[in-house]
Amino acid sequence: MSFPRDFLWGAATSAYQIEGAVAREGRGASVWDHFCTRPGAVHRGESGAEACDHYARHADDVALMKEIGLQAYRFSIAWPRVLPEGTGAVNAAGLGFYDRLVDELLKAGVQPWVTLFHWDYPLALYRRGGWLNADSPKWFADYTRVVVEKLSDRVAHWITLNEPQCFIGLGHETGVHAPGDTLPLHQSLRAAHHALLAHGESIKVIRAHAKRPPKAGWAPTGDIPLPMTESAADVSAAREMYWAVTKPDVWNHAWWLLPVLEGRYPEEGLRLYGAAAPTFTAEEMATIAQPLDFLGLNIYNGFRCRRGANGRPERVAYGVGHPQTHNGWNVSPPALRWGPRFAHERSGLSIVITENGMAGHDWVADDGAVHDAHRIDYLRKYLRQLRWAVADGVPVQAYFAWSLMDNFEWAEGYRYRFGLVHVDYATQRRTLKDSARWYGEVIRTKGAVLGEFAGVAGRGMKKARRRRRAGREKEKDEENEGA
Ligand code: IFM
Repeated sequence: MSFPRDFLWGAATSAYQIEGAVAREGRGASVWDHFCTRPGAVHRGESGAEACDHYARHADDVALMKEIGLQAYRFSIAWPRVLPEGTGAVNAAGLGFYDRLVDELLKAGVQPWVTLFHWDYPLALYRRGGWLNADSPKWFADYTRVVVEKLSDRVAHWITLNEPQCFIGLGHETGVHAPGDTLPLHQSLRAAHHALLAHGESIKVIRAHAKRPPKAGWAPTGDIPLPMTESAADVSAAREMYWAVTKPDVWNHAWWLLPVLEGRYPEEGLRLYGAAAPTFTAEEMATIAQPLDFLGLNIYNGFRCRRGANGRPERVAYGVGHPQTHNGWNVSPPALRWGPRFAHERSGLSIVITENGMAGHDWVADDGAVHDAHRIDYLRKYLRQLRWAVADGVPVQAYFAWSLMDNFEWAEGYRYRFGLVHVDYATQRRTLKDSARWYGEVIRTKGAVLGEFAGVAGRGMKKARRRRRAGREKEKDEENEGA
């Protein structure tokens, strides 16, 4: 069981989380610049104003990608860097930055994957109603066109929206992310409808204006129901939960995926949301359901479930002491098996894991290295499960680790480190973590080391082989145990 020959290995970032330079060369303000000034909104009052200073250091960062051996890099474009007012005049310097970045990547042999929107919405457009404004899909389409016309002679892979559940759910429903609104459900769903339309309009623009044949998708997210056993009853229970809409909020898969994949909102959601559901036309639903080349999935977490005694799917809590990442997320590797499988079997689309990774308690050790053994273990376990999805018959094309480097983790500021590369924010010094070198080995061997690699790069192979022998049975158990 192995990954397809042409499988692509990459890492991902987003503009506001790494670029800094928020006031340089004509960039306009985003809702995140504004939100970060709100007292108590972000941990310790931090912001992305400097972040990883990637705007100035992008060439060095591309060199790090090359050193790791990345084949692809997924980054996002800051909409207000390109269009400071969100629409209208283009900021040539801002667009020029991405132009240079793409050239650097190609020179280094790293394939660029562009995300058009990763949450840094132009403040000027927010002041005109933001996602609630019926013009917002057109604004996004116009912005898409500017970027596509500039970069599509070299960029083939496009992702429209990153995690719509989050920028609507956290940004407009619970208010813990920018712009910090707590809208009633009917308004959140209206904003969500416009975001879905924006996705569809953007795909149309990509197809109409790309200079080379584009590959376009998007990148929703969500927790994955994990069947407790391989029994048909538990697997179907998990599948039902994956597609269910059970709460009056936007935290589910179906409300986002079914319009895009099938041109319809889920019946269950329409019933549950009732009068809060948006009005829509058949034409709008057709716009949303543009054909995609791949389905991006950002997957971190799963919860266990089974077919209950009453015949209904039920959650099964993790046991006391279940492993958690630094930010308290349950380590749940089978999410990378079942998430792609449930999404593919209904959509028929190829899957790209557009994000996966963990926050670790990482620091530079006495010897100058960052020994993030937990991240290696996490990635190895998740990637084995992804390989299992491939063995199950799911066409998985690519995997992007989140993240290339430690960065601004939104409302959590800088306290959680997701990077393969450690960033010392005081000096901007980068240090490749052990996981970066290990991931390089995964890439170099096309995943062959996943079942066998027993430690960080540089360990003696004999020792590794001894460990492997001893650990082989244990590994099998782990893979089967469901978490
Ligand atoms: O840092 C975020 C990213 O911006 C979106 N997906 C989840 C990551 C970790 O929280």
